[in-house]
Amino acid sequence: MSSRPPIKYVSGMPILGPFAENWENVKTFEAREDDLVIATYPKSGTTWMSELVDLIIHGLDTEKTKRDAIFQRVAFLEYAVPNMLTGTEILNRIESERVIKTHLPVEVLPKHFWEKNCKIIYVARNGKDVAVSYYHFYRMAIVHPEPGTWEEFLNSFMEGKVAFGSWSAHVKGWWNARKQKNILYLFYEDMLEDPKREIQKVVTFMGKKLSEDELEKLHQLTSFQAMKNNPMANYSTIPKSVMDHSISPFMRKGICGDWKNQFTVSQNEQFNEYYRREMADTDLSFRFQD
Ligand code: PPS
Repeated sequence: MSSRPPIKYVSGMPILGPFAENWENVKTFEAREDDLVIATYPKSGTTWMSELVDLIIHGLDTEKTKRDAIFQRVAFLEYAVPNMLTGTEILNRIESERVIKTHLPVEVLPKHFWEKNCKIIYVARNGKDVAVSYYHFYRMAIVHPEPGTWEEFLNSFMEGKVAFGSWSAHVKGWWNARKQKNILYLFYEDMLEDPKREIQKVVTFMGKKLSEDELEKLHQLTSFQAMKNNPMANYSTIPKSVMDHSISPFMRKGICGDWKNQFTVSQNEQFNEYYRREMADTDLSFRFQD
């Protein structure tokens, strides 16, 4: 069996072991006023939003978005695995307008981002589909600890003992911050339901304008199928020592409601109970397709 790195704790948050090694550089990261941040709990639509934003910045020019893989074009702030540049190293080398991916909970985001009043797009996804997607990701992205059985993983997820901690605390924390800060809070389920409506919100938030034809083009370029077939968007170019797509593809299903194929009746009841408890103190709610 492969030996996988354990979870470590930084600033009270569970994080992937190798990521913890670069934590000091993340904490002190120097943000710039024109940085645009894409913040998410893992498996909530980060890559989808990253591709959208990079296309918008580059005027929908696919020659330009082919320049590199999505994880280089929109670098992951906390990223740190052996033999690859860290997220902070990549970001410090970029001179132009930067788009930055992060999975950090709102209270852990480096303070410079608030001081510079950077624009932040937050994408939230319902916890059941996130748990399923995260389980398959833990299996294939071998920088994670062994996920154990699905049952074990789901329990760890509901206890917040997975990388980046509690899903409910994450989505609520960013939800509560959204009114005071420069944050556009979107939902994965809304993006699936009416992609162009949600893309328009992103375009407006970025201070850009697109014609109806351009919106349509953007929608086509960022459809699940288009991104799944695009080597610069589907993570197929990342070393196998980081992600093994033969275990599970990164672009897996891209739907709402896949949890129904994974949860038992009893697991669903447990999750519903967890959800009721965790969401009792918020007006934030999710659509699960049930
Ligand atoms: S990560 O590793 O946290 O950055 O992953 P993230 O990109 O946030 O989430 C991966 C899930 O998003 C799905 N995905 C999409 N769905 C619909 N449309 C598009 N274009 C799209 N691109 C990625 C991807 O398939 C993962 O979800 P699951 O449920 O596993 O399929």
